[in-house]
Amino acid sequence: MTVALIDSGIGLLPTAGWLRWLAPSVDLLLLLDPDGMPWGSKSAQFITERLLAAGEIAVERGAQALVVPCNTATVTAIDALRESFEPGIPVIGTVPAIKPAASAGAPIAVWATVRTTESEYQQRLVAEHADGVPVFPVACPGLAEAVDCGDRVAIVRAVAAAVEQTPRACSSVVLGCTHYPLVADQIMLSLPDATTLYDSAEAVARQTLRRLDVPPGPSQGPGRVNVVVSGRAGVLPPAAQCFPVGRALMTAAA
Ligand code: DGN
Repeated sequence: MTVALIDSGIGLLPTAGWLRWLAPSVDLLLLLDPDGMPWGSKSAQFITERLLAAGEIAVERGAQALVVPCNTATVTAIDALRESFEPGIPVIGTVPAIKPAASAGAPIAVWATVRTTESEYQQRLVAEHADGVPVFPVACPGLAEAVDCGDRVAIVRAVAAAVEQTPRACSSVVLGCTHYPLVADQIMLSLPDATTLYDSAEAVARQTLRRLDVPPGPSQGPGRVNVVVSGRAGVLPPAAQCFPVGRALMTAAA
């Protein structure tokens, strides 16, 4: 059984980690798009093309489910991916964890990319799941990219900017971009002590296993982890030629 995870970069790792923890024997295929990074500031058409191209490669490689551990891509293009691959291949998206955060009853800040913050999808989530709890969207331009590059100075700067826009009454902070949990320590250090962080990685991993009828729990493992990355850095190839280097890298990747 192979599950593919598609993101612009290392934001897919927390969800991959949960899948590994819950179902160690499942093979994981990680598709990253450094050429297209950052998706958070790209057009809907661009993100849709990258996602569809990655989906095709994943299915060619035997993936039985397509997981999009990226809020930006989900709120922008999950319908296109579903139209192309479901019902044969289940498609599982990721959206900001507004519903679980709302159950705590405290005002919520939702940190996310500019595209997610401005999306109608997020507005719908708030309308349907905030349950009257005040929600403050906080766009964090540059934070996902800084995490992807491991640029510590830029991470500290982007986190500080987000903290400044976060009302002090918000003791719940939703990490609505999958890159942010990777710097949760830095984020916690910058927010008041009583803050609780919420992200979607565990819920997405569990939903994936439900769709595949794989019960979480100990099993024989470990499964394989293969990685596909997009090609020539700095060049944006047409969608049909996406991930050219990735195809070659498949055999070499861990
Ligand atoms: N990790 C993506 C998300 O959850 O929105 C954003 C990645 C990006 O390209 N900015």
